[in-house]
Amino acid sequence: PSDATWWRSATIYQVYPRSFADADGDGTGDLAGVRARLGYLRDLGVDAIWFTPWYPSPMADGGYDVADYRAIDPAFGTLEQAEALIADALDFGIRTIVDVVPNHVSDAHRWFREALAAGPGSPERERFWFRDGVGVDGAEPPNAWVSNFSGPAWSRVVRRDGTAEQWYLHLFSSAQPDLNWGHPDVRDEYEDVLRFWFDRGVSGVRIDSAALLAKDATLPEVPNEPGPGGHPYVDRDDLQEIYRSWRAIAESYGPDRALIGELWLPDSERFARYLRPDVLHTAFNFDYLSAAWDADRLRTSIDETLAVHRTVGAPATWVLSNHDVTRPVTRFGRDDTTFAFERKRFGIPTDLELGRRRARAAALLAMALPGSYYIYQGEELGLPEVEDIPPARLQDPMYFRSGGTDPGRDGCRVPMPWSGDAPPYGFSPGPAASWLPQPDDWATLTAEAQSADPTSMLSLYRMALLVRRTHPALGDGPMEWLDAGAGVLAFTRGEGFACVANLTDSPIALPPNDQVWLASTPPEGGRLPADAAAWIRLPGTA
Ligand code: TEU
Repeated sequence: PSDATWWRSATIYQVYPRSFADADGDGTGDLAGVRARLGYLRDLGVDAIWFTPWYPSPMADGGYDVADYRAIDPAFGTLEQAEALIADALDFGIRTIVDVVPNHVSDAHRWFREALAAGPGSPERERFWFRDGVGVDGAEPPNAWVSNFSGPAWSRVVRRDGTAEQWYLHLFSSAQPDLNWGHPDVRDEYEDVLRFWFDRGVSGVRIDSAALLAKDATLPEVPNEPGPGGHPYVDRDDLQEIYRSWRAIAESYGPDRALIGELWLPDSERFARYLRPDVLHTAFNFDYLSAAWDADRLRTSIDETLAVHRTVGAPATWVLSNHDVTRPVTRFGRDDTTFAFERKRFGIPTDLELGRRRARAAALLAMALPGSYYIYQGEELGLPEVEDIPPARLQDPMYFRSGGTDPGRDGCRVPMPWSGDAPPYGFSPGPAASWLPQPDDWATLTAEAQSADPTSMLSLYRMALLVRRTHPALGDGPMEWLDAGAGVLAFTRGEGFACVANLTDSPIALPPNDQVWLASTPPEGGRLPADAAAWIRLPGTA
């Protein structure tokens, strides 16, 4: 693709700033830490960094509770540092994507504080969803909607003198009041925020919870009508117009500014509506992420994904992990086949060795497919989910709101191990403990240890991304399935390239060894072991 349509085939690396690298020693990652690791990201071979929210925030939901869109959280740095980082990254050939959270703001946001102060019936409250309760003294919430983090989606305002008054809607934690997208101030504000960051040179915006913003103002119980489009707060038609105006803003900066939607929509035709040429550029494909290690399931997912994207001319995306789901090495080490969407659970038996083999293979498979690829920090190191964080150290509201029955998402947000034999593994110069504790058995998983080992996960990712960047057939473009038998996924990309994945439980024959470019587990005697994938140079080509 041309540089202007880089997003059609990019590899995008998700940085969770709190856990990436800490330069100032307070135990929390920061922008100076990212800046110091730009060389690592260049050597890994990524095209862009997506920063999960870096704005001022009480961190009730790891920064997805934004208090101010036009600044940087002091724990991470300053706006000047962010501007310098955007420019420095570009010098390394790396673009920047910011995260915008339009469904809600923090309860510390100026608008929400003004709404509380102004009281019931005020114009300030119209930017949110304030309603009187029902029942005696309004003691019951306005309806029975449930928060994504479990528990009611409504919280009651309690005044300083202890009297309770209206309720407000929050589809996530009570510290994240939902905005009213029917209000013109809300639309204007976010359009201005987009311009603010595009003016600072960012190449894209990741749109959080993108299917949820528009609500049926009558707030009916769920669901109000059967079928797609009728849900009171998911995938409502108003969203198309909102994103069309965002698209126009992005286009006014040029075709290289991409809008990336986070849309958890199981219906692929509804999903595709957001990817029409005048709406979003791309959206995360969570179906592949939710697919278990099963050849038929993966092939169906790949075919449906590509077919639906073809109808609108948008490039597909491939995602194995992010800051919300169980780490792939752990997921793939389980029998559990519904691992990704399902809330996390404690105590599922896991075979990490098996998980690691499959995660390596799943990555090679995905990186060979047409479209863009997302890496969540630590995926390239094969970090497992950390499942034994002491409860007193857990931070995720999902854990608290579930009354401790859901372990939450902290286990995939543990700070990165860079070097050394013991915590903090180069994450932080100390003396403060890292905000989440790191396991004491990660010495072999550090970036330093893996750089020196050609068989490591990091080396596999580096080699694969190098081939992906330089081979003309990879990235966006056509693919063709080869008939390789039950349990085997094999396809070509252009003339010279094939990918084979073995999901059976025994080795399969491969073309002669010298044609294997890369393998997730080394072939033995010309055969590709079970739970492995390989990239193959086809005969007669360079
Ligand atoms: O997640 C959106 C979302 O729908 C989540 O509830 C998701 O289903 C869940 O985390 C999966 O375990 C986005 C962000 O990615 C997430 O980190 C935020 O907590 C959420 O929005 C609220 O902003």
